Amino acid sequence: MTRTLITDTVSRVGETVLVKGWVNTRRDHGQIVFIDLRDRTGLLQIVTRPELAEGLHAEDVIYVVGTVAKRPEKLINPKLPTGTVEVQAEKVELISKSAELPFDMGSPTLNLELPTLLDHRSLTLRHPKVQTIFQVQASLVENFRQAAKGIGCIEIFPPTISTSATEGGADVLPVDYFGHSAFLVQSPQLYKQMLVGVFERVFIITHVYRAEPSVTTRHLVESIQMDCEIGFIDSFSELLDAMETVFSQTIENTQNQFEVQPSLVTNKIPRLTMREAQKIIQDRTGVDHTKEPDLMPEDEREICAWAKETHQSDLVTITHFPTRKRAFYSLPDPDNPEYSLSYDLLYKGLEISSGAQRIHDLDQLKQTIIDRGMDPAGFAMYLQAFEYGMPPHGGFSFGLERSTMKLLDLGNIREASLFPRDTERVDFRLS
Ligand code: AMO
Repeated sequence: MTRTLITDTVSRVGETVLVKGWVNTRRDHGQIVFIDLRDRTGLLQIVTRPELAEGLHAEDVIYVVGTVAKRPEKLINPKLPTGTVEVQAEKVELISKSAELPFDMGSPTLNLELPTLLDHRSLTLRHPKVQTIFQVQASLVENFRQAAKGIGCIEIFPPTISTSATEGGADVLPVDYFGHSAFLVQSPQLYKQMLVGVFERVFIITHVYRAEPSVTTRHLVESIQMDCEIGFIDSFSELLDAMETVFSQTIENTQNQFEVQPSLVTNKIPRLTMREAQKIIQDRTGVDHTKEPDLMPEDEREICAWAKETHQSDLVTITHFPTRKRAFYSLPDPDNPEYSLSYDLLYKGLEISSGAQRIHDLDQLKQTIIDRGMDPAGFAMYLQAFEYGMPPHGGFSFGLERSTMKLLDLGNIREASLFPRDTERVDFRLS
């Protein structure tokens, strides 16, 4: 008999079917046992006798042959897509026995402390609520891919081992590369720019690595970035349009596919320079951060609150960060070089994307590398692209875990990473 997927049982009333999956929960009512069976499509109620269900408990893998029956009106479960039917089991076969669970996985909310959630990740990922996080994440990636293609980008797969640090700072993860020193990339930045010299417009979905020393709810050591880089731009605002369009489409198309609280995505995302944002924050809170070289986490939250109140928008774009605070490849504003043609997109109180127009003149780029105390020789392959003609270009990068976290209003970025890596954890706690 061929397998019937759980969601397909609703159209098979009266038929005998074979369903396969995991025991999600078991409830005993005297001579009747109810099993919620879980497969990749959802949950289904199995009704059986104690002798057929002997010893079965959560996470056992079973195959069930039985008849699909309509549930009586008062027993319909409106919360389940299969809530109008149940399968009356005739045969239950145990295929793989599960160990006793360390905690109850039957509650719809799975209220576990984060360390417990992560220490038992292979198991907790199976919970329907946790699965949804990664279904949403897969959809974000797919919709980003479509949106990036929509602005003419081709997907590229650059390496993640490099000899040059792209984002500056000390937070690179070293690799012993056959006796030579190398790094895991902090960003696909240099490669996406080199590939503008080939394809004009590219996009990338890739792992990046940062030895972030601080333990926060929004930083991972290994994370996934979704980047675009586009050439032959005519203006700075063209880059902002591209970033906002790609992200709005990604979020809107994803939230349309799931039952999530929809984000406020407007056609006109408010745009402020960093200094304008700091002034608004000062006016609202009385706290003066107007001399600070960057927005602080509380500033990001405050300016997002402003955007929501005054523009009904969960997104706000901040531009013109101080040149010295941004990575070397960012183009200083020709009208005021103290500030750069850079930008961040904030979403529900958190930076989820950043980018810039880039320096595309070889001499200026080399000089900037030297001025920042780095050696152009370390960027030889990158600089080669600029020796052979590079158009004006720029781009941006979204953090996938941060986007997932904010779309779903999760409290910690680790919940949006399958097996999060931070300073204290690689699968399990390091110490
Ligand atoms: P940036 O360093 O701002 O820019 O990174 C881009 C986006 O990636 C996400 N992100 C992180 N997510 C989780 N943990 C981390 N440690 C982490 N670091 C970054 C954030 C952030 O907005 N090359 C530039 C982009 C560009 O200019 O195109 C860059 O990497 O969501």
